[in-house]
Amino acid sequence: MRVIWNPGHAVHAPPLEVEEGAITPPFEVPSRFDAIRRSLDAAGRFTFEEPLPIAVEELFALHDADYVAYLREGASPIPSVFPYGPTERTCSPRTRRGTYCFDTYTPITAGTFEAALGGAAAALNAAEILASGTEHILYVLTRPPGHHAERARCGGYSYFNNAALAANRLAKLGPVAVLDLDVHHGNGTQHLFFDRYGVLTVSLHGDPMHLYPFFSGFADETGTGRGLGFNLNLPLPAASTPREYEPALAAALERIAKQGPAFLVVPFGADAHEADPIGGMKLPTEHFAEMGRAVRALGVPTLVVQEGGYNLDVLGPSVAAFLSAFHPISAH
Ligand code: SP5
Ligand code: ZN
Repeated sequence: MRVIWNPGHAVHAPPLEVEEGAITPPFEVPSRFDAIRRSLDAAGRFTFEEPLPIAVEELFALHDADYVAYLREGASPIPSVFPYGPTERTCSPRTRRGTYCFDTYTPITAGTFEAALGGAAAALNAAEILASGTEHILYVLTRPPGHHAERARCGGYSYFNNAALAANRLAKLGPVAVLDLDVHHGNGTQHLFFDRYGVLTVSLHGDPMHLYPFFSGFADETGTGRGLGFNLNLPLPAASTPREYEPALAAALERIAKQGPAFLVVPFGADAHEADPIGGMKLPTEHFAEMGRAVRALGVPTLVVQEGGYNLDVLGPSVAAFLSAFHPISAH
């Protein structure tokens, strides 16, 4: 399997996050990338390629130019003020930062723009390869993640929505489905495609009553305008096991099959693993192989994009288990 990776990811190394007013060590760290790389190397049958760089303007397909320019300016602390409302004015630098962010987990460091741009490049390069029809499955190995990023707001460790950029590119060729398997709701992807007819967004995630991002991911969010009926949220209770995940994934795949997509994009996180420090779910490593087999059975050309997963011991094996299910059966 061809893996398109983000070679410059490590220049984004957040020093901290802020959780309910407390400074805590970051979960989203460069060693996550190395852990995945090591497991794929050990599993075999993966080849690694760097993406060609993209022009910044390619981000403007889904992200506002002023937001992109703000990230490019460089280091900026966790905001204290989050402007909103009918008269919000963001002329002060103190309010500007909060305009472009929706939580306190997502610092902008000196290297954030470059690392996030490299991830977008990896996703768009992979989409281009999938569009060319030579591959049935591709994997984008990158960090920081992307599925929480909205048009003009970072959050949830995400800055540019890599998977959404890929889906948007592929949507030029036909209907696209996004199947988000990270344990957290892909609020950014939902937000970007909520009114779109040609892109079906489906997400399995922890019930937002109890799990981040809390404000989005409920079952009654089904799309708007021409996109009505093209967003499906399948929230799962805390501590869900394969018993709960399996029927939810089956329902997700049934909805996708009904759409009949030309391409599938899978924002994939291993943070539903039983050993993940923040997901709260109960999936063993082997279940990620089960998920991979179920997704593969759709038979749709698929682009897997790395999102979360924060236990450094199980992240790599879980990714390898999921992806290895897509390998062609080889004769032994
Ligand atoms: C891409 C992705 O997985 N983003 C997730 C962002 C979650 N941020 C919230 C982290 C909250 C950590 N709370 C720790 C509580 C430990 N019991
Ligand atoms: Zn997550």
